[in-house]
Amino acid sequence: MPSYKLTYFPITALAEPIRFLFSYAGIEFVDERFDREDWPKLKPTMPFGKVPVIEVDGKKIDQSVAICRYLAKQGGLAGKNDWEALEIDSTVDTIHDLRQNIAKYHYESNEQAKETYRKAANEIVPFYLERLDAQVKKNGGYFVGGALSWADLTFVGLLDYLDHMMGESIIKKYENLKQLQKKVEEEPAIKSWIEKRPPTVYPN
Ligand SMILES: N[C@@H](CCC(=O)N[C@@H](CS)C(=O)NCC(=O)O)C(=O)O
Repeated sequence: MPSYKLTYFPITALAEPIRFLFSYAGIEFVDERFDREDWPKLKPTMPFGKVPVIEVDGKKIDQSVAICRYLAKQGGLAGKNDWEALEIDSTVDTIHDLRQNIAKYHYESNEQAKETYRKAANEIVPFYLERLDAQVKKNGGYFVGGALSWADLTFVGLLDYLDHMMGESIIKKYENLKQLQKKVEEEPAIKSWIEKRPPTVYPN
C-alpha cells in the first residue's frame, strides 16, 4: 500500500470530500493541516500554488476533484459503468458550480458588490438545490444509480463549508438532501472519521 499525505488549511472545505473518500476506502493517510501564517512559505512548494494537495509515495498532485475521482475508483464509489461515471462527474461539477456561486458572494470584500452577489445567491442557491433534491428523489435516495457514489460524499463533505459561507443551513427545506446527508454521515467509516476529526473553526 502506498503512503498517502493530504495537505490543506485546518478546515473542512475542499479537503473534506478527500478525507471522506480516504476514510470510506479504508486508506490510511496523514492529515497534514498547516497554520494559516505558514501558507506563504508553503505555497511555492505546491505544484500550482494551491491546496489541497496529496502526496502518494512522495509524489505531489493537486486538484481536489481529480483526487476524489482517483480515490473513488479505489473505494468502489465511481459508478457501475461509464454512463454512471459520467453522471457522477456531471453532478460533482454542478456541486462545484453551486460552491463557486456561493464563494463569489462570501469572499467579496466590496460591500456594494457583496450585496449584489447576495441577491444573486438567494436565487441561484435554491435553483441548484431544488434540482439536486429532485435528482436524489428520482434516483432512489442517492445522486446516481440508486447507490452511494463519490458525488454523495462530495456534497455532504462540502456542506458545512457551504452553510458557513451562506450563514445558514442551505438544505433545511430539502428533505431528500437532508436524508442523503444523514445516510452519508451514518456510513460507519464516515461516522468514525467525523467523530475523530479535528473541529473546524472558520476565520471570519
Ligand atoms: N480547483 C482547485 C482549487 C484549489 C483552491 O482554490 N485552493 C484554495 C483553497 S480552497 C487555495 O489554495 N488558496 C490559497 C491561494 O490561492 O493562495 C481544487 O479543487 O483543488
